Amino acid sequence: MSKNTANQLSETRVFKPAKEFSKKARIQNMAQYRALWEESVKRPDKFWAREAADLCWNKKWLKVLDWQEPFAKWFVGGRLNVAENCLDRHLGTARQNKAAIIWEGEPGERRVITYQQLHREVCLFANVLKRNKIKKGERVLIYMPMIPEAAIAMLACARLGIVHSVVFGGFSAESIKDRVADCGAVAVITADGGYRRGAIVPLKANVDAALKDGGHPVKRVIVFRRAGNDIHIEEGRDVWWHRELEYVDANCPPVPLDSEAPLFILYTSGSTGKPKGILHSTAGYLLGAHISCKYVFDLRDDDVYWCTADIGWVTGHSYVVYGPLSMGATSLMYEGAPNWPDNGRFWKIIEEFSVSVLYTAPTAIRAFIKWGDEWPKKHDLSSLRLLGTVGEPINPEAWMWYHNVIGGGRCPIVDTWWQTETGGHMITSLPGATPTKPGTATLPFFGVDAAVVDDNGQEVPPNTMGKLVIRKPWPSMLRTVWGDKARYKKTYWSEFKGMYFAGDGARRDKDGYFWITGRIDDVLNVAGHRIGTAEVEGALVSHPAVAEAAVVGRPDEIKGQGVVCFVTVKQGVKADYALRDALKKHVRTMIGPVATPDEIRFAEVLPKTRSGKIMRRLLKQIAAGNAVTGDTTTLEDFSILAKLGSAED
Ligand code: 7RM
Repeated sequence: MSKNTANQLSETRVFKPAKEFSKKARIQNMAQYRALWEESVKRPDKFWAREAADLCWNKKWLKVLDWQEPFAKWFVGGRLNVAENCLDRHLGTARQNKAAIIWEGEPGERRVITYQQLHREVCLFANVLKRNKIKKGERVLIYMPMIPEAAIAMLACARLGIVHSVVFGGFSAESIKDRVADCGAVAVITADGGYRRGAIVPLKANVDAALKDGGHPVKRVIVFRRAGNDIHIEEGRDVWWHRELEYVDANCPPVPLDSEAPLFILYTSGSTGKPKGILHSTAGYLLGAHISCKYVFDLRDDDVYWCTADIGWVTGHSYVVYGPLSMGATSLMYEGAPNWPDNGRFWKIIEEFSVSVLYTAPTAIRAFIKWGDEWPKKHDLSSLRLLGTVGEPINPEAWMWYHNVIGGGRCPIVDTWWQTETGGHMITSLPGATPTKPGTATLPFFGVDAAVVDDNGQEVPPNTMGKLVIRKPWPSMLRTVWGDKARYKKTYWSEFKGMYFAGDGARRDKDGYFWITGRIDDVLNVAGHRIGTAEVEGALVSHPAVAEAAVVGRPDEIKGQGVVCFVTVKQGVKADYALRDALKKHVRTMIGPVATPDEIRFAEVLPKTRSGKIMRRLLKQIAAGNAVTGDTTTLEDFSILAKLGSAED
């Protein structure tokens, strides 16, 4: 049992929302939550029709849900535009001159962009997309730093029905190349570079490397000048963002789109070596992002809301851009690292902008704990009213620290479980209603019929581990895996009949609270980033020195999990320090810095069953520095266990 699981089972602390908080909240008590939740799953048509009226529609839908398992259509026959919902409808209201985005660059520059200004910027850039003949339904890759133009590019695509696929700036040229090929992108929107810990990330150079071999459909690369670093401009293919603006005006009506029109593709790791292009659609996705901002963050017009996620992850899509802007909220964006120029950067930002809602990841919280209380203590954090976490299970120690040191003991914490695939929050507390316990995401959100089941799909009794499933479709669910319906069906809807299988293990306690213990497939969660072991293995075996590789996670105090690689080399190759470094570098080149191995262990052979399957269970125990226990009778060659023992030194 891991330390975290042991802590969870003995956790008895309960934190009730403060009365003053509940009084002002949209959902004020558990009775209200239960009544609405019951309605949302028993009479979904009624519930969702009422919530969908929060959005602005060009044409009302005819039917709330058309469910041909596992394919869902929500708000059938309706028409709307996501950018119109995030921008246009706030114009002519009190929000017109309100900050939509407050931005701070890593070097320290600041920009405040009002709804009126953001609307104008999005219209201008949408006209740039038109000018470059990029059409509705076509795919565009966005590979940008955390700057307002990243959101502007997303919203400009949404305004025209162009499908964006944002690639995290920490992914490599190879990753861009794979994604361009998979979704058939016709253009890439990027920047010369972005700042990270004082250095410049050469984004444009990575795009050049990704496109250099040709044989792809990219005909245009639009480059925003951010860092001023020298870049190559490929004549006939590359254009500068600021130059393009000289040719366009700000008149660009939003295109009314079908409810089910694809909005974006976001690639995420699964248990094979090839990332899946998760496809989200227009109406259902937006509604999911919107109502979670409404009920979970309970966003108000006077909030300064900060989600620290990068827009390269789904959290950045739903909770930096689409959700908060559809609510007319103020969304803060920060470009850089939390420890630049020193460990107090986040707390300085919160103090200086009076941030009221903070949404961040357990891995960041654990790093803050390690850096010491003196950093947050130097700053006035009294503007905070609500805290949130996402990305992995939060260990009770980190939860308590977040609650006491950051929240001053007064802010509710919403621990939100969800996935790239789910589009928005699925299991989470509601800040004015749910009594929280450190380490649990608590109860299902509206419309979510979650359960923990055994291998036969039967719900398990309280305090029994099982697999987390969702038993009904929900509006912001993924629609398919881009270009691969069979994979969509197989991955998510075939483990159990009629249920969405999340890939996570969980148990429910006596109060029905969900305690999520993490992935049960071959996906690692490294600092909140999803990384497939098969992807890392694929990268390793593509190196000429490597014969075989097996990658497992090991517990890591800060990152949650670390990447440990067991590698056998080809005959005649010397397994030495230089090769270790070369392999780490190779993985960075193939996938990106996020997947950098923490440890590479050379082995003579890998432990396998007689049928040739690598016994990862054993490797996990070894990687964690534990004795090998459990059933080893299927192991083909016992002597190799001893040989796998030595760690990287
Ligand atoms: C939003 C996001 C999804 C995986 C998911 C879980 C883990 C996320 C929590 C969590 C426990 C949480 N999308 N996860 N949130 N586990 N408690 N509150 O992270 O697609 O990148 O990852 O992350 O394993 O399956 S994701």
